Amino acid sequence: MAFPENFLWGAATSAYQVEGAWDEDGKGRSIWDNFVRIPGNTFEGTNGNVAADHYHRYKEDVALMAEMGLKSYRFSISWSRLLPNGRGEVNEKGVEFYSDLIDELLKHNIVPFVTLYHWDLPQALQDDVAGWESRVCVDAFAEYARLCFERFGTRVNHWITFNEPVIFEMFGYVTEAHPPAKNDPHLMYQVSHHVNLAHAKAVLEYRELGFQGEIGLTNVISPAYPYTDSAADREAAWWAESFTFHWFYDPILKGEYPAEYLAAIEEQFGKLDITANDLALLKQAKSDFIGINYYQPARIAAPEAESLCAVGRESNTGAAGNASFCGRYRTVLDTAQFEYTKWRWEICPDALRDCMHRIKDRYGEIPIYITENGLGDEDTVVDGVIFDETRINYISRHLSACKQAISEGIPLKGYYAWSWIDLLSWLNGYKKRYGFVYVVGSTLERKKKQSYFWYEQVIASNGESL
Ligand code: BGP
Repeated sequence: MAFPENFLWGAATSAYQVEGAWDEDGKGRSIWDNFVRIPGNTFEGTNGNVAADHYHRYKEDVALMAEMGLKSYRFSISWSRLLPNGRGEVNEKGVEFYSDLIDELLKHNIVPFVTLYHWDLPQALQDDVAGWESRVCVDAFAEYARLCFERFGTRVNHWITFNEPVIFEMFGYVTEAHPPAKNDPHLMYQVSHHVNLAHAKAVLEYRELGFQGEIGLTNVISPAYPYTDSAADREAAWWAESFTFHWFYDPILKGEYPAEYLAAIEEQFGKLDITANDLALLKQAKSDFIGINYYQPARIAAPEAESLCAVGRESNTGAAGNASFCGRYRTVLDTAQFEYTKWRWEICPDALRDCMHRIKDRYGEIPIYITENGLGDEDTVVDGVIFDETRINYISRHLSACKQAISEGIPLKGYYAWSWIDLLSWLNGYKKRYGFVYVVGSTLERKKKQSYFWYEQVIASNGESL
C-alpha cells in the first residue's frame, strides 16, 4: 500500500477567498463583491476586500509552500480581474498578476493547478445578461477560458473549469445563500445545463488550441447513505444520490443526463431547454480527469414534505448550522451516532474512499484528484504556537482512506488539502479556519501551524508517515 511516485501533494485556495485587492489594478466587480455588502448575508458582514492579501503577498506565500515541499498549488483565477466586464477588453494588470504567480510557482517546482471559475462571476455579466440564466454567459465563459489558455497554457498543464456547480447552483438558485440569491428550482436546473455547456465549450477550446495538458471539472460529493434500512429511507437516498451526484457528474463524464431524474424534474417543474445540439456538445467534450471535493457524507431519510428540490441553508452565524435539506429526501444529523466537526460537518474518512469507488463503478477508469478536503476550526494559539491536532487528525485519516483506495485500484493522482492558508470561509468569515498557515487578523502576518510541519513530513515521506 503506497502512494505513487509522482503523486501531487497539494493544497488549495480560491481567488475571492484569498486574494483581497478586490478593486485594485483595474479589477471589475464580481457577484461576491456585491453580495457580501448586503447586510445579513455573511457572518458579521465579513468580506474578501483584503482576505489573506495574497495578491500582494504571493511571493511570501509561495516561499512558504516551497519550504514545506508542497508539490502542487491549486488556485483560481478571478474572471473579473482579467475581464472587468466579463468579456471584451482585457485588463493586462490582472493577466500580469497570474502570470507572475505561475512563474513564481514554477521557479520553485510547484505545479500550478488552475480553476477557472470558483463562483466569482463578473457582476457585469449578472447585470447585462442575468449571468448563468443566459446562454450568452456560456459564450462569455468560453471567451474567458480561451484567454486563460492563450496566456498561461504553455506553463499550466492542469485546468479545472468549474468548482462545485452543485453548491453555487443550489445555493444561488434555491436556498438563496449565495448570489444571485433566488429561489426558483426550474431556473436552477436550467442554469445547471448552461454551466455544463460552458464546461464543454471550454474543453473544446482547450483542445482546439492544441495543448497537451489535462482539463476536467471539480464537484463536491457527499455520498448518500440511507439513515435506516427502511424502504422509504433507501428511496430517499436514491433521490439524494440522483440529485447531488448523478445530475451533476453524468453530463460531464457520460455526456448525458440521468434519464429517470430528468423526467421527474420536468414533470414537477416543467420542461428544460436542452437541445439535440447541446447534447451533442456534451458528448464531444471528454474530461481528462474528475476533481472531487469531499468533506462529509449525507445521512438520508425520507422527507417530511414533498418537493424535488432541497431547501434549508448553511449557517452564516459563525457557529454550527442546522442545514437540514428536505425534498424527496432530508439529511439527518445524529450526534449520538456519528462524529462531527465544530461546524457539525460529519467526519467519515471511509465515505471518501467509498465515493471514489462510486465514481469508478459508474464512470470507469477516469483519473481522480481530491481537489479539496479539510477541516474548518478555530485554532488554539498558546505562546505563539498554533495547535491544530484536530486538523492533523482529520487529514491524516482521510489520507489513509486515499491510500487504501489506491491499493484497491482507484486511479488517484493527487490530493489537495483545503486550504493552503487561512482564508475567507464564504459564509463564516475568518472565524472558521482551514489553513496550514495561520493568518493573524490584525497584521496578516503568516505563521506555521502544527499541521504545516506535519504535512511537510507527509510529503517528504511520500505519505509513509501519516
Ligand atoms: C467548498 C468550497 C471552498 C471552501 C470549502 C469550505 O465548498 O469549494 O471554497 O469554502 O467548501 O467551506 P466553508 O468555507 O463554507 O466552510
